[in-house]
Amino acid sequence: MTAADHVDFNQFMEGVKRRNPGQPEFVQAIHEVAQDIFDFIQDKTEYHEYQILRRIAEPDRVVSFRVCWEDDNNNIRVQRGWRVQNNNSIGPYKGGIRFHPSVTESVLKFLAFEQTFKNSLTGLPLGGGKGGANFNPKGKSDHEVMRFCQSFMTELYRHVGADVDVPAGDIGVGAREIAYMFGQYKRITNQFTGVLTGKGLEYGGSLVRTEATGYGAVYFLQDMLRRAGQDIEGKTAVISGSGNVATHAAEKITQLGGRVLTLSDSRGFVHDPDGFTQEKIDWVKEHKTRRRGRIAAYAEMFPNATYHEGQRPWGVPCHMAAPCATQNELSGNEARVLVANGCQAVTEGANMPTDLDGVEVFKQAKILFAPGKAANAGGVAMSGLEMSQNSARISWSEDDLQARLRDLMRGIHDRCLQYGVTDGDPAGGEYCDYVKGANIAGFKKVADAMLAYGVV
Ligand code: NDP
Ligand code: 2IT
Repeated sequence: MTAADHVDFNQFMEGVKRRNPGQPEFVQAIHEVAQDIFDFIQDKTEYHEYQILRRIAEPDRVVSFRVCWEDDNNNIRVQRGWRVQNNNSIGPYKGGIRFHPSVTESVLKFLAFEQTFKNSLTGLPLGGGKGGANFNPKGKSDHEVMRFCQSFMTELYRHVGADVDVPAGDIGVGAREIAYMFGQYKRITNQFTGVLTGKGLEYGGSLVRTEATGYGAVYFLQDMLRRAGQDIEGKTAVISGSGNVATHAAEKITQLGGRVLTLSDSRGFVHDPDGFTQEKIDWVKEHKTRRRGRIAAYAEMFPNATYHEGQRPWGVPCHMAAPCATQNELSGNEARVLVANGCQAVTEGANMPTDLDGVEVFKQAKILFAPGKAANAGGVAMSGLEMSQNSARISWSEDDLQARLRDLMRGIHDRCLQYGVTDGDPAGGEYCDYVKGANIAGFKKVADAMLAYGVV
């Protein structure tokens, strides 16, 4: 059989849609990757014969389970939890846990699929997985969240392990939730192992993990701009979200001399024409994370700022944009507005925040565009280093870890260049399609491991 005898991209996508009815996010994530992979493997018969892409696009397993818990008024509540173990060809399954009412099997399958490519791109031995529940932590007391996390782990513990599957945080899951889940795992198994990352420093956590995703996304932005002979200093940035990734991206841009104009949450965005100073970012962190407040309060606290209810920030003119909230939060039309307003570079702190139309707009405009699987990989890379420290029972210093994060992001940028610059020397001034570079570089390592294993 020759490569020409195999299904083409359109037939492949028809099959994906047929096998995954009602799962639009999962289909979208595969669509974004598959075109680049089909081009790459066009003359590589082995990848076709061994059905490598077809196999990566079929999770190793999806575990779905009931999570019962009791609220503060003694009502019995029932949620659905999942762990999607997508692929462990190059290391144990690894990826976050999301608690949000919008969580579905489709969302977690898309995230686990993306994670497989992202983790490969880090250069570390990490497979891809993702989990979560349709639980809404907003408005819940600490004790309600604790009871939910304990119940969630009471089922999850049998599917995870330091060498099996190592979850971490994501939307709605931060230090508090990781602590409750780690405590329950330890209680059930009587083992103190690195089964979760993002832990507190007192019980096996790593310095720099909290900041790593946001900082890493800005380092990637810096590397793209540098390659184009530019810098972050003096440039304005529009950021969405006001959680872990958004606030740390804002912090790093500010440290590097950029001016951040917006942050947002699911209800609206705040525009501060003076820019977010470190003091203001600290206020947002305290307000959103510890007091679990709304971003709208920022405009009452800092009177030069304005609040825009029900709107996203992409209409504010800027040099750089960083979507750091959630999937499909930047549409094709919004991408067109950004480009028309002179935006030169986009770094995706969130997973798949730009929809397929938006990605196409950025590619056509040939602006610098870093897809999430490359740009936000600093978080999981630092999780990988937390796993190494746990295995060796040591803790590295902050300076050491900050330097390692910087190097890891540079390595990911280089891997994207390797496959993203189509003509000529990657070190030259040519346009880099970072989406293509990330897709192919991420795919190749996993695919070659799968080829080595044969049919498993
Ligand atoms: P947080 O829970 O800390 O913050 C999420 C932010 O996004 C909040 O401001 C939230 O607003 C907003 N948001 C959530 N859902 C929606 C929605 N449906 N519409 C609009 N806004 C929304 O999460 P993180 O900062 O950790 O995660 C943000 C993104 O980054 C996600 O895509 C995640 O997958 C990705 N990511 C996270 C990593 C990590 O290490 N934490 C690593 C790599 C990627 P509100 O307060 O109103 O809910
Ligand atoms: O999307 C992601 O990469 C994360 N939520 C972090 C995963 C991890 O295991 O640190």
